[in-house]
Amino acid sequence: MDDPRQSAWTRRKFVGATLGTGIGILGSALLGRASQAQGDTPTPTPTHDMSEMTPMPDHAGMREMLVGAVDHIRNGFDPMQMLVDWDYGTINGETEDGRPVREYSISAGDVEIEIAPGIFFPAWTYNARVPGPSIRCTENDHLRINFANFGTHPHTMHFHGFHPAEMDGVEGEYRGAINPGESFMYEFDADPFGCHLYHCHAAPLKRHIHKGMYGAFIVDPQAGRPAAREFMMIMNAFDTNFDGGNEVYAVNTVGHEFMRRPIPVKVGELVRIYLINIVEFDLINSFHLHAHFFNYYDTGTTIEPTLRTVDTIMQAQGQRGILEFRPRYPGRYMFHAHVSEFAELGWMGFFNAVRDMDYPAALAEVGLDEEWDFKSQNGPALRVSEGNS
Ligand SMILES: [Cu+2]
Repeated sequence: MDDPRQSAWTRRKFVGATLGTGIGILGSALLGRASQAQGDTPTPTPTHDMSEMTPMPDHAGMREMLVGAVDHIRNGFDPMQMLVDWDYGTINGETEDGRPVREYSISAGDVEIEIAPGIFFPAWTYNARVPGPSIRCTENDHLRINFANFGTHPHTMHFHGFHPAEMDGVEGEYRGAINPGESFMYEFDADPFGCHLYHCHAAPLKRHIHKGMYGAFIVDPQAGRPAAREFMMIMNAFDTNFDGGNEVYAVNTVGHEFMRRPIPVKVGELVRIYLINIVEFDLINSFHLHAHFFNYYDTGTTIEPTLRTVDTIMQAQGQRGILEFRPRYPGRYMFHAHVSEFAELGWMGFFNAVRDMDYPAALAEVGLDEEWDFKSQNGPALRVSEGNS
């Protein structure tokens, strides 16, 4: 076991070099400079050595956040798009008793990703992204997950949910690890409905998980849920110097992305978040929303909330749930881990609640369009058209 003091010191050194200290005065002044920060900051030389991190420029009001912007195009994924890009697979016939057969293609690989401006991480991925695709379906659908390993290490896909032991995706059991160059089809029924996840279950487990091998597995109830604007958020973190502690925390991988680009929502509408905690090495993560209270559905396996009118929930690794709230007043509202260290190291963002007439501008401000708006409001409806394509 690492000496916790040394681990804390290492992480503090990283904070000092890149983020400054304290989140208390983050606010409108900082956001006003967000667009400026995106354009004019040179990208530091990629490095995994924290001691070589480029110190942050001491611009007034910018001391508390990572400077610059991650290149989402080079990464091949955008945390903002990951909020809404559900993977319904393709429908390939039906079972003898008339249920749709949904097929998904997932491949493992080794990809270097940028997790904060200028900070690169040698990830192991599902479909070249972290988190992997947000697999979504309806309860009782019959699922076939065609998994191929193009990486350099053995991997598996272990789904949470009911399924036979042969489909559990654990190294050393039944089919076990899928070696580089091999493939395997996981096949089971989607059951129960809820906010689940999948992840690699090869050894050492903590390494395979923290390298990026996880994703959301959302099973909708047959009767559906009330219409809402829906987002998928995976709370994750990265041990960039492999000392058994994390240096960068985030929702959907990129630290402070939603500080730079507040998530547009409308005043009065129902907002639903599928929230999953996969953070390795830390015992507890949490989600706190400013100026609002939300209902919470633990594991998402119930139609009625399991907690009502709360503003903070906690999740251990692998726990997940569904949050629902309605923005009450226009404005920017923070959401973040109520673990200050995680927030300082990247796990902090904003919702931008606006009135209907202001929504197109709120989208444009963060580089989004009507398609994103549509996907965020029509997740469950997309399963038919996408699936039959
Ligand atoms: Cu793995």
